[in-house]
Amino acid sequence: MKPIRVWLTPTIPNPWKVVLRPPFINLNPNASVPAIEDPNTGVVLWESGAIVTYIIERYDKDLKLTYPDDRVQDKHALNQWLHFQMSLQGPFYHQAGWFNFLHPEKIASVQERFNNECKRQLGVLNGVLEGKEWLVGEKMTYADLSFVPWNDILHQCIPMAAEDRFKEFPNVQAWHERMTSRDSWKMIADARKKAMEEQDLAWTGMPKGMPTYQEYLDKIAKGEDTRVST
Ligand SMILES: N[C@@H](CCC(=O)N[C@@H](CS)C(=O)NCC(=O)O)C(=O)O
Repeated sequence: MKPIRVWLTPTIPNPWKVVLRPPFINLNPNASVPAIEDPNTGVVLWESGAIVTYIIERYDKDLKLTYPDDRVQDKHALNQWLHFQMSLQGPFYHQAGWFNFLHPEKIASVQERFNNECKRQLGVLNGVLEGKEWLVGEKMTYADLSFVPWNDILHQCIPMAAEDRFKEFPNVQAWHERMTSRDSWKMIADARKKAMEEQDLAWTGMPKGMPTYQEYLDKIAKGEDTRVST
């Protein structure tokens, strides 16, 4: 079996669940990452949730991270949580990060709106995880794993110390650590760190030393080298 090719930018969370220039937009007209190209089937896909669903359906033949069709409730509950992650966690954490850290103006009411919504979602997860190890059924599934990359950088979306990020949500913290202590996550975290170091990127996704997002965009628009000499 040939390896699936994934396009990504290393600092950004969504690609780690599974470059805005041609030929990339030939693959993804929305010019976002992740996108995959599977040489085994010729399938090209973007939108991380659709990619996760494809990989599970096509490659998780032993149902290690999902449930069989006859567990109708559980199988659809997994899809429900993936939709929750895709439509709420991803977009709200993303916008919280943007308005707290990258947006040129600080607009308190907007920051508050996104921060509160992220916390509300964490409260929902914390409640559902009370007395349970996993979101659905008796084992870890793709639904649980889909929440890890954004939760891992919650402190880069809402300003706070990394170690305090789940202070109000102990069930979420235990669930998150149950997953991030696994070798598979450690491997991903190492690959991400290495890719960021190689490309000299700061945690914001911009080259280290880039003062503002606008200056970064201006340099890209002018076709200038975006690396900042230190
Ligand atoms: N709903 C999409 C969101 C994709 C998305 O917005 N990706 C952002 C990063 S998280 C992106 O590609 N930004 C442009 C860039 O990183 O160059 C998904 O989950 O795949």
